[in-house]
Amino acid sequence: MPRRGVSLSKGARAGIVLISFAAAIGLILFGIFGYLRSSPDVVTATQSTSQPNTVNLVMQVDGAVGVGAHPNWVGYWVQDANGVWHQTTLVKVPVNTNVHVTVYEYDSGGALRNPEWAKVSGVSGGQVNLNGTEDAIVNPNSPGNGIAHTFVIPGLNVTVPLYGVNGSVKNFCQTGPCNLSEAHTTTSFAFFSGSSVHSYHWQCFVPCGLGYLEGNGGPMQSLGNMAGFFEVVK
Ligand SMILES: [Cu+2]
Repeated sequence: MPRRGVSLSKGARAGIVLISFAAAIGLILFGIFGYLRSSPDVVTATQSTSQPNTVNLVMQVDGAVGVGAHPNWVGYWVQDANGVWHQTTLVKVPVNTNVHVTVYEYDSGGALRNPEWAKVSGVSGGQVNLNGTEDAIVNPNSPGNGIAHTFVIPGLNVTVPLYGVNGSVKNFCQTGPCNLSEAHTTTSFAFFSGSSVHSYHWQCFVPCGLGYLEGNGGPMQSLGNMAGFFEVVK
């Protein structure tokens, strides 16, 4: 009669142990590299249906993004062509194109350390539209509000101060993604993407990394928060 059950040779057992060990190591490495690879989504600006040579980009700035490894950090969400919000600062735009940007700003603001940052530059017509009014300088000393963040692409000379909301209003957005029923300011402007295929670094120049050295650590230096890239592509 044949023996029931399985009896493995020493070699086979050692083999199984080795394979299990290798599989475990593989899983751990996969996890580590997956974490290192993970980077915010890239959102492609949406082709305008009404204006030639123009793309539209809709973004929001939240005092707390609400997701990811640091849900309490300040940062951006960007809307894709289907209206879906992505927590990111990585944007793709075509060359030689007008980029029409709308920013919904939900964070509170304050006085600027350098008044230069209140000045608008590098945008079509030299002005931004803030809550329906054309402005060349956004007043940082307005009581209760002030400037929350600045949208700056140094390589394209674009600077746009983003006016804050009053932090003590009832419908202040506590955590992102925020929606339009919550207190916000709306800033819209357009800039030209230029003729070069290039990856332009952009960032905020209001030291808003609260609790970090000079306010410039944490979210200030993190992709998806206060720093990102505009990829200008063919
Ligand atoms: Cu900021």
